[in-house]
This record gives sequence, C-alpha cells and structure tokens, in this order.
Amino acid sequence: MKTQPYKQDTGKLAYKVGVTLDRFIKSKQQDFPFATGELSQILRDIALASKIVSREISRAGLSDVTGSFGQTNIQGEEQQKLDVVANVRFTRALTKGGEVCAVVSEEEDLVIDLQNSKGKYVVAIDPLDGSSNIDVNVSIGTIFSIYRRKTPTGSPIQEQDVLQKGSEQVAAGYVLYGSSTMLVYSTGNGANGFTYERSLGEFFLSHPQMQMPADGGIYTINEGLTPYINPNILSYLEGCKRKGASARYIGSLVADFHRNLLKGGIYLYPATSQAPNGKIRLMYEANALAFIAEQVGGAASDGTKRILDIVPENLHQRTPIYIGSKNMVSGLEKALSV
Ligand code: FBP
Repeated sequence: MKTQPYKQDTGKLAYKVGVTLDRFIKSKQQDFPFATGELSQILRDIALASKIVSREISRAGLSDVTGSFGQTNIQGEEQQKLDVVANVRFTRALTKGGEVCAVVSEEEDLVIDLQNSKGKYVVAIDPLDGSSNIDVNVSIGTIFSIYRRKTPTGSPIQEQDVLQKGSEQVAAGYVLYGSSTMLVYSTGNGANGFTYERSLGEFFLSHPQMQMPADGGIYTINEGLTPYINPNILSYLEGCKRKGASARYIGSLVADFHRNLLKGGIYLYPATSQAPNGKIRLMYEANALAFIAEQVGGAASDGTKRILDIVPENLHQRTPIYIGSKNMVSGLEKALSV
C-alpha cells in the first residue's frame, strides 16, 4: 500500500502548543529503567488537584470559599475555607490515584492513612501556602514532597515511613497560583516549570531545566521580625543593602521563593525570640523547596546545615530557613558562624 511520511511543518497555520506535562512525565519515565509509572501517576494526581484548586481560587470572590472555616489546625492557626478545600482536593486526588499509602498535611493533626495496601509512596503537602494572602487576591501556592515508604506495602504505616530526611525525597515541587498558575517539580534530575493553559486544561512546559543565579539582588524577610532575631542576620542584611540589594516580601513562601529562583535572591525566616525554631514547617514546606533549590543550583540551610540533612522528629516541626542563591546562603551561614 502506498504511504507517505507525516509532514510536520504547517507553518503558522497550526503553531506548536508545546510539551504537555503528561507527555513530559512519560518521556522522563524512560530515564528510570525500573520505573513502573507509579510516581508519574502521583505527579498527574497532584496536577489534576491543582487545576481544580486553581479554578476555586480564581473564582473565590464569586463563591462562598473566602474567609475563615471556623476551626484551627494543630498549629493553632485559623483554617481558611480555601485551606480546607485544597486539603480535600489533594487528598482525594491522591487517594483516587491509588499509588499513595499515607499523607502528611499541614491541615491534618495526624498522618492520614489512605488504607491502600499497594501504595508505595508517602506524600507530605501544604495544600495552600500563604494563608494570610488568600482573601486579598495575592499569589499563594501548594508545596509537596514525595517519599518511598520504608516498610513493606500493605503493612501498618510506621514512623520511619513518614519522618524521613528531605534528602530522601524521590520528588518534590510546588504550584504557584499567581498571575498564571505554574507547577514546578523535580525528580532529582533538575527542575522544570509548567504553565497552566486554562482554556485547554493542560500544563505546558514553559521553564525547562530551571537555574537559579548564584548571586542575587533581592532579600526577602518579614522586616517586622528584625527586633527579635540574631543581630548577625541584621549585619548580613546591611551587607546585602550596601551591595544594592532590594527588599521584596509577598508573605507567601511559594511566591517569594519562585521570584528569587528566577531573579536571584535569598528568603530568610529565622528563629526569633518568640519562635526559637522560626515559622516554616520542615516536612511540608522547607524540605520540598530545599530539594528544588538544590536542583536549580541554589541552596537551603537552617543556618548551620542543609535543610535536607535535618532528621525530622515530628510531623509539624518548624525550622529556621535561609533559602535561595548559593552564594547568598553561604554568606548568611558565614555571618551566623561569627
Ligand atoms: P502557611 O500560610 O501555609 O501557614 O505558611 C506560612 C507562611 O504563610 C509562608 O507562606 C510565608 O512566607 C510566611 O508564613 C509569612 O509569615 P509572616 O506572616 O510571619 O511574615
């Protein structure tokens, strides 16, 4: 039978739309000879839930999902309605996806056992980060970490399955609900960013192999904390200012981290006299962003060591965090070691 090769190029008529997240995940799966597609499925589940949450956020002012939910979480923080919506959406998607056995969430006191005897993975998630910005239409995000369980599938979930060091993450990432919705993730081979094309319901590769500048002109800290923090940090910040650095603070960790990743900068949430371990949670905020930071050539420290080397002791523990451009983080560590 006579056949003809497929002619790709149709000029501007059908411009290329780019690589979808799904195709990208599939293409990268080949990097892992023993890959079984389970991790890929979890990434798809997270992408699906983030599309739904992005829709809920974008129409929040028109539907009854703004304001307080009227309950507090284990950290004594007032839960926002959208916190709860996002928590349900991600947990449901991970349950339906069938590859996860347990979820650690900022909105849940204890580990959620998904009663999934074949689930090999544990997910730690901050369903909606930047709560103080939810109702004021400022960028917020989702942060996730993926670990392989340590104990045999089907056996009861043990502490060792959940309280794993950040260096044991098999994948991590975040979703930024900003002027556009973006998903950035890594499976340990660099980090890639995808932008959500709402009209097609697809994430498309927009930021391949992201790189963070080794130095930057931005420092990001809640200046209101300065009376209560280590004076060495203040002199470090003075040094940054003298080098011409500018202050930028959105108050949403994901948004502040993402900007500094693209432009170069450092985010600092130190220990304070009131909060000796700072504010940021290790398991579902710091570890994932530290994983991404290192994958894009940046660094993340608690002031003395890599965030990824911290051995977790409890689900909701906090850690001081200094994350961003490599040379700025090492400069901070030097300032703190004086
Ligand atoms: P949650 O909103 O998930 O609790 O996260 C913590 C957070 O909102 C970060 O996103 C942000 O960087 C920081 O706290 C802001 O803290 P503060 O209001 O003390 O500056």
